[in-house]
Amino acid sequence: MKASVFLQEVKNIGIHTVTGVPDSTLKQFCDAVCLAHEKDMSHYVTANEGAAVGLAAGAYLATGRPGLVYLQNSGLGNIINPLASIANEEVYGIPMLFVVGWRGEPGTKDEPQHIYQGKVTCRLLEVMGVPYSVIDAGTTAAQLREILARASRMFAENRQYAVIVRKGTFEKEQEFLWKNGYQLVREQALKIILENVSREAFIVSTTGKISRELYEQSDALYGNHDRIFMTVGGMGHASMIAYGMAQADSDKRIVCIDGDGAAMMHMGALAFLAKQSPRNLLHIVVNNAAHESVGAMPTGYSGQTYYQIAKACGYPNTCLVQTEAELETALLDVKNSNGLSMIEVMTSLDSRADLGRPKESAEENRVRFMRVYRKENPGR
Ligand SMILES: Cc1ncc(C[n+]2csc(CCOP(=O)(O)OP(=O)(O)O)c2C)c(N)n1
Repeated sequence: MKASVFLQEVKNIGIHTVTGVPDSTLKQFCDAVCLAHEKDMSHYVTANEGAAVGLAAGAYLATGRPGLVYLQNSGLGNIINPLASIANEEVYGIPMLFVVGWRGEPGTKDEPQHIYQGKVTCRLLEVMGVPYSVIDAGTTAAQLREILARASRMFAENRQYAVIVRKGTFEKEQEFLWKNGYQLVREQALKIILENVSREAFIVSTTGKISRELYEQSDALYGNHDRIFMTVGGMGHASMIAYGMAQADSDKRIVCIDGDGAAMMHMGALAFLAKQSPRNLLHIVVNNAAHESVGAMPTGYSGQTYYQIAKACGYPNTCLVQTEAELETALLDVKNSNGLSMIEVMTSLDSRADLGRPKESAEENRVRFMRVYRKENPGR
């Protein structure tokens, strides 16, 4: 199916506002939507999927037209509250269409973080009172029209409808291509970080390719990746996991390696961390102004200002770097300073096509990580 055709059909049922957080299953859809934005659709990438529900609700209040919210199924958790407490027909009754990328569909092979979420995706929608249809590459234009007609009937009852999108549904069309203007390659920046943070430190890394690149770079440098907890799911929560560790032992150096999209997804963590001000926590935000791991769609915000936001929140040490040399200096500076620190690293959109994935399960990663930590901290 062509994503541009899907979008046209969606427009035909009166939807003109499209908002969400990107997903690799929806890559072609996201490209089509970015291209359409320049023409006749309003499109917004929000900080998280719940915020997209808010935006779609507001657009409905103003126009009487339902909005479309797109998300990876892991974003269902983020929409549950606004869906149950705002949009549901027992509350304000605000219609909207969800387009949900189905990772971890039972019977398919996928990454560990998607397995359980994939299993409960349909059940979650059922519990939330959202009827749905599943589409795939074999769905015809006539079937799609029928599905959207069903969605329209739900909208007339002030209800929502979901279209669950299987892997491989949308075919390749025109790509939305852009460059962010930065030179430093993320994987190289991660290598420099690994080489320059204390070998004693424990690392909590974020969802997506940052963790995958750290995994490979750590294996290449040290022969293992046991000091890295890769937050493969739960996008946006790495910094709070890092804080949970940092507060348990203030003598232990903890480094959080975040992405800009992930940091923005739950940006309240910055304010919280600043108030706690753990002196043993280094927070690195690798900023490429994009959700690069899932197709490089620009985030809803772009600017070199995570370090300034952190500073305004109260992080004592913050800086911005754009080159390898600046990054090395910044890492040396934080080694010699005491107190919560943020380094914001601007990177390009490059990544390797042959980048691998962790070979062990998420649980194995957790067990090995804890084993190393316990060995070095036997009293804990
Ligand atoms: C709640 C949730 N929504 C969406 C996703 C899909 N997803 C995985 S990685 C990623 C992009 C992360 O972007 P960023 O933190 O900026 O890192 P980058 O990939 O650019 O290095 C997204 C959107 C997800 N895993 N979880």
